[in-house]
Amino acid sequence: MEERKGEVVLFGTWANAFCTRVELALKLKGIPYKYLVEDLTNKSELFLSLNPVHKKVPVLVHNGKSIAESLVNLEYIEECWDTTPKLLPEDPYQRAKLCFWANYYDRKIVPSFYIIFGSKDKERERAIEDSSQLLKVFEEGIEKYFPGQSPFFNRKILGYLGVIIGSLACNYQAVDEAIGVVLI
Ligand SMILES: N[C@@H](CCC(=O)N[C@@H](CS)C(=O)NCC(=O)O)C(=O)O
Repeated sequence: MEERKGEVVLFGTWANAFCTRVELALKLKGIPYKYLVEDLTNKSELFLSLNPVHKKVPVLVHNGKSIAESLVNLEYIEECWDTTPKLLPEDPYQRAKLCFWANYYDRKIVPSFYIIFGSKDKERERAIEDSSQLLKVFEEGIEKYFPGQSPFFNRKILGYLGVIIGSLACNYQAVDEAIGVVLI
């Protein structure tokens, strides 16, 4: 596919899990790319023109065309570079289940972490309890919907859900230490 060729640029920022996921996917597939660090305290005109809606990193630019939102970036990478390793399985139902849990993670679990970090005392205790409940639903869902298999890998290689969750949850020990509770 001609589209596969050409320049790939990733606008990102240091130590950001949303950007790391996209980098991981590009690296897994062996796609060469240029990484441009965006100063989020003083966003460039170019960057704002590439993601005028959310104004957030990551933004993937392929042959001059910009794609915002990390999950959309991963889907684009998977479709455009349908080379191995594949991030997603072939089966549409398996793919849908993985996308469902990726969405649950981003929409429910990630925001619950931010509430913990931004609160203290009783409010923090409540936030930790809420987050634990969301994690429990996730864990039970994974066991129920992917019996006897790890949804984090596609065959033996890190897959879509592994890339998404691994890039954020890899620092769970530091987070546990910072909040003084074993959350994960
Ligand atoms: N839903 C977005 C979230 C990305 C995100 O939160 N990016 C932050 C990184 S710190 C950002 O660019 N924040 C800048 C801002 O909100 O002004 C995605 O998945 O790409």
